Amino acid sequence: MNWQVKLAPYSQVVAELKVKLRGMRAQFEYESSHSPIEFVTGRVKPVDSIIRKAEKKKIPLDQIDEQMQDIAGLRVVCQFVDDIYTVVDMIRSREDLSIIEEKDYITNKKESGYRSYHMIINYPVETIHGMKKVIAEIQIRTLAMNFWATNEHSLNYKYEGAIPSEIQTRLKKAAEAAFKLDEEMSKIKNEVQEAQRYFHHKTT
Ligand code: 0O2
Repeated sequence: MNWQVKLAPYSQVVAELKVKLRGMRAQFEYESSHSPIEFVTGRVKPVDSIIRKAEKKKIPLDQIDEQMQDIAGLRVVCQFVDDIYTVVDMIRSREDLSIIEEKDYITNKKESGYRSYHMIINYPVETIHGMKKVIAEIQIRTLAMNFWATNEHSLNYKYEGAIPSEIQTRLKKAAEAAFKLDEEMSKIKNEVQEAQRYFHHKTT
């Protein structure tokens, strides 16, 4: 398979959605209102990860376009849990994409302790061969959830998916601590935002 050709539409989707989601953040800033978006990242899944996941999930390589939903991946990181649902609503109401599925791993955390909101979308992209609908995954999470997931992902990589049980237990405790932090911060959200508005006002 020529992976560069295969993944070109996915790269285009990631680039376009990064611009659009970052544009939402900028618009909030121009209007001097609290942005529910802290930052946005995106990546095309590396070829070795695609092959590994296809083998694990028994997806034939000629069916990854339909069956592997996170080849194009966007991540929206928010300050507060409420912000996640604001972003979800904004994405739902967009007319340039359609939603295939939503997975709320915040209300229903994963066994590992993972929390995040996933939206699987269909995004039409113009290619040199015409329009192609590409599946992409948008992960929306708080800074605390992101901190946890990034560390857990590194450990999973290090231990090739078999994290020792004592570390798994610590990770679960850390996930609860991160969730508590989100809860506590939510309680003083208004105070924090007021301080940030004041700071923003002074520096612009
Ligand atoms: P990478 O390296 O991020 O690309 P599953 O079979 O449950 O793994 P599925 O059915 O593809 O996943 O969908 P799901 O649950 O939406 O997970 C897709 C992505 O969510 C994962 O991609 C991770 O990025 C993230 N994710 C899901 N569960 C966890 C978790 O327990 N810990 C961390 N750190 N991230 C998670 P990949 O392909 O696993 O990995």
